[in-house]
Amino acid sequence: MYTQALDSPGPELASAVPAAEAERERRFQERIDRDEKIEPKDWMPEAYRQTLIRQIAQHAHSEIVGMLPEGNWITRAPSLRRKAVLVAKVQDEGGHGMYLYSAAETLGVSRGELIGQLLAGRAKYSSIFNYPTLTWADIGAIGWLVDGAAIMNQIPLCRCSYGPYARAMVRICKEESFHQRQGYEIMLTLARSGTRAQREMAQDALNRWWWPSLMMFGPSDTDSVHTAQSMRWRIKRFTNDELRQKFIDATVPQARFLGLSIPDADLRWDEATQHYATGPIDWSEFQAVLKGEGPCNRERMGARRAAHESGQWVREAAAAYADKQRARPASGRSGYAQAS
Ligand code: BYC
Repeated sequence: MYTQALDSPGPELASAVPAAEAERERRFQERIDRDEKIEPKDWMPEAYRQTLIRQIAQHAHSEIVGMLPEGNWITRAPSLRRKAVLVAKVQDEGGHGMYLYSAAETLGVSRGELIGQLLAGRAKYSSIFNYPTLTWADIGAIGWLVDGAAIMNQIPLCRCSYGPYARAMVRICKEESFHQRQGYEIMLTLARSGTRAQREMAQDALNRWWWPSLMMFGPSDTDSVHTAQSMRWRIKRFTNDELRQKFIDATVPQARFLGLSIPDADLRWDEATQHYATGPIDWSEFQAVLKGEGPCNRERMGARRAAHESGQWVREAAAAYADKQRARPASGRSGYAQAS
C-alpha cells in the first residue's frame, strides 16, 4: 500500500504529468515545423520513435530481401561486365540494409532483434520482392522501374525529420540513381538494339513489373493508415499517391523512348491535370502479397532463413574474435604505448 502510494502521483501531480507531456509534444512539433533535425538523444514522443523503427526496419529488410531476386542472375549475367555491375549493385543493397539497421539502432532497438522479427515472419518488407525474375530483362526492369520507384520515394526521405535516417538516405539515393541507370541501359540495349526476341523479352518484363512497381508506393491515400501523422512529423514529405503519380509521369516517356508499351489500356495524358491518368490498381493482389501469398514470399523467407542459419558460424567466429581482442588490450595497448 505504502509503496503504491509513493509510486502513483497525487491528484495534483497526476494532472500536471499529462500537461507536461503535452507541453513537450508541442515543443517537439515546433522543432519539426521549423525543419530542425531530431537527433537520437533528443526527447521524442514514443509514437514518433515507434513509427520510425517500423519504417526504417521495413526499409532495411526490403534492401536485404531485395538482394535475392537479382542475386539469382549473378551467375547467369550475359557478360563479364554485366556480372561485375550486378555484383556491385547487389553488394550496395546489402550496404543499404546495414546503414538502415544502424539508423534504427539509434532509436534503441538492436539489429539482432529486427532480423529476428523478419525471420519469424513478423516484419514487413517491400511487396515488390515477392515476384520472380524469370529472364535477364527482369534485371533491366528492376533497375529501371523498382529502383526508379525507390528513388522517387527516397529522395524526399533525405529531408526526413530524423537526422540519422535522413543522412543515411543521402548516400543510398546516390547509389540508387546509379542502379536505376544501369537498369535503363539494359532495357535500352534489349529494346533499341536487340533482336526481335530480345525486344519481346523487354516488353514481357515491363508487362510483369509495371503494376507491382506502382504498388510499391503503398496503399492509396484513402487507405493509408500512417501517412497523415507521418506527414505532420515530416517523416514523409509526400503522400503515397503523390509519389506514385510523379513516378508514372516520369516513367511513361521513358517507356516510349524504349519503344515499349505500358500494359494499361486506360493510360492517357490528362490535359486538365497535366498528369497521366491510369487504369485502376488491383489492390487485392497487393493485399495478397502482404499476407504472404505472393508468387515468391515463401521462397524469399526460406532463402533468408537458410542464409541466416548457414552464417551462424561466421557470427560465432566474429564474436569469439571480438572476445579475444577484448581480453588482450592490457598487453596490446601497453606494447603500442611503449612503442610510440
Ligand atoms: N510493401 O499507411 P501506409 C528498395 C504497408 S527497397 C509492403 O501507407 P507508410 C530496393 C505499411 O508498411 C524499397 N508493405 O504506410 C531494394 C503499413 O503496414 P504496417 C523499400 C507495404 O509507412 C533492393 C501498411 O502497408 N522502400 O528500394 O506510411 C533493390 C499501410 O501503409 C507497402 C522503403 O521502405 C509495400 N510496398 O507508407 C532495389 C521506403 N506499402 O507497418 C530497390 C521507406 C505499404 O502498418 N518506406 N505497406 O503493418 C516508406 O516510404 C513508407 O513506409 C511506405 C508506406 C511508402 C512504403
